[in-house]
Amino acid sequence: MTIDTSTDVRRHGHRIGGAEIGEATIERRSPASGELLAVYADATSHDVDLAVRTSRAAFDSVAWQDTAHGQRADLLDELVRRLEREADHLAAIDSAEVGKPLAFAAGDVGLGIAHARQAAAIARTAAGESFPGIAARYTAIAERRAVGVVGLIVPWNFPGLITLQKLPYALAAGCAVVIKPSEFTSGSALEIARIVEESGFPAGLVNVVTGYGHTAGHELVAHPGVNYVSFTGSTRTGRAVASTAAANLTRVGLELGGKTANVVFADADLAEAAESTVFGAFANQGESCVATSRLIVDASVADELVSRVVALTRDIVVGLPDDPAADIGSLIHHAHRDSVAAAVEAAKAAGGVVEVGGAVPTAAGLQDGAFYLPTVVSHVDPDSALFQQEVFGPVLAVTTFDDEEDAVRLANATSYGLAQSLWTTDLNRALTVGRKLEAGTVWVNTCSDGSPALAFGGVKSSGYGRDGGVEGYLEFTEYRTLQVRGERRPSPFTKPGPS
Ligand code: TXE
Repeated sequence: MTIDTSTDVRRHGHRIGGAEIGEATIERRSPASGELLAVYADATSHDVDLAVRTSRAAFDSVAWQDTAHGQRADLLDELVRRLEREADHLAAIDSAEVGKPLAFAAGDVGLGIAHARQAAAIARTAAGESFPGIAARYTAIAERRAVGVVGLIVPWNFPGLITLQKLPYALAAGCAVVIKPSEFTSGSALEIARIVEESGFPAGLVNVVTGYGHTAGHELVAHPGVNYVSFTGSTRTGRAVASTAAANLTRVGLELGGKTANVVFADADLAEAAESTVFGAFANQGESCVATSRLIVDASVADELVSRVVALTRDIVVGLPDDPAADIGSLIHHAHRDSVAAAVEAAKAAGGVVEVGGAVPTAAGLQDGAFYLPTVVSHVDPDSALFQQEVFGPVLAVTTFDDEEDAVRLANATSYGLAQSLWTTDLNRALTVGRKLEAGTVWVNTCSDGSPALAFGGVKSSGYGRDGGVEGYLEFTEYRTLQVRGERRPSPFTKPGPS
């Protein structure tokens, strides 16, 4: 392979023990223009082993084991300050590598920093339980201990955000970390690890190995020195991760794909529902696990809602990541763009009607990128692939329902269960239908929403375990009890008689 040697291309080894090691050989080119952006190292099993052993040594060190919760919170506060200072830099890296608009990447990084702030608050207030009255002189303390060395496997759609949706909570819990970012978007994780060190966390507590999933990622999950793996990615890879981890009985958290429905009832505010549907479906080019990729609408208002959605979709500006007018950017690579286009063709063949989009944009300047127009397909058969499978691109599938029962059945009719959304002005319906929708997150009159305080994750094929909030912090801990008996416990084995 020939590597471009121009000077503004970033080159990075793995970050292990506070230093960069390894030769950079994996090129990352802009998916929007083809320009070479960065070259990253390709981890071998030796590199992964070194990273895990470095994390283990940092975890076991007396200095880290003796860190009080308040100290960890102070370190996280300093991390927040330094991330804020470098937020533009992190956003620029993610925007270029993912192909998404810069302003959108800045929003992602901002949300990631809010997670770090949330983790600091959790570290500062972490408490256990006590059971003083188990017996007259028998007391127990239940506490949460750091699970140990954790592997964080991060995908390419929100690289900085998903790193920060996991890492600060792991540090709050007292874990040591090895991060394996996506081979397409490794830059922000390497920078975040450097900023963690500069914030005062010990060098070697957070290490990053870059490289491919089936090699570096697999080695990390299979390593017996890893106590917990937090994975975000596809359902298919999530299954492989769970199966590899099972050999060592390593605990895993899996945040996998989704096929979120926006269920719109006739009494909903249709203007708001249309706006939210379009944002939810097409933000981040539709490359989002919570993208509202299905619109399930009451047949009596379907024409009106679809015409509003189509009009708003026509206004979306597809552009280069550094174009301030762009609403959405390029898909992650050309092969992925081709799979999105193929999904639309298959939907047409299955009877779907393309209302808008359904093609590669022809605008000047976009010819070298993996762009695809935001696309609305109506009359989608609920049994078809477009309704059932994650496309992970800017494609919205529209289906109608006749009554409430039908709406719930359709919304729950896929294997996924990450998020669902419903639109109604009837509070009773919001509660009853909301409770019937199968998902880790159910939105009413909103979508693609949330807060770092609210743990996020799925059910069914969308995985298990949670990121963020107190539940996300608890993922990185293990429950244990310390039981103290203050008087002799007579043993049933002891025979009566002289002692
Ligand atoms: O994901 P993978 P890919 C979905 C989306 C997308 C599809 C494919 O539908 O089109 O997945 O994307 C690492 N052991 N999502 O192929 O393979 C890999 O290097 C350990 C949904 O990029 O899941 C990367 O760091 N690790 C999703 C991470 O796993 C392995 C976000 C994710 O890659 C591995 C992204 C292995 N055997 C894609 N194989 C979401 N839930 O948001 C790969 N990896």
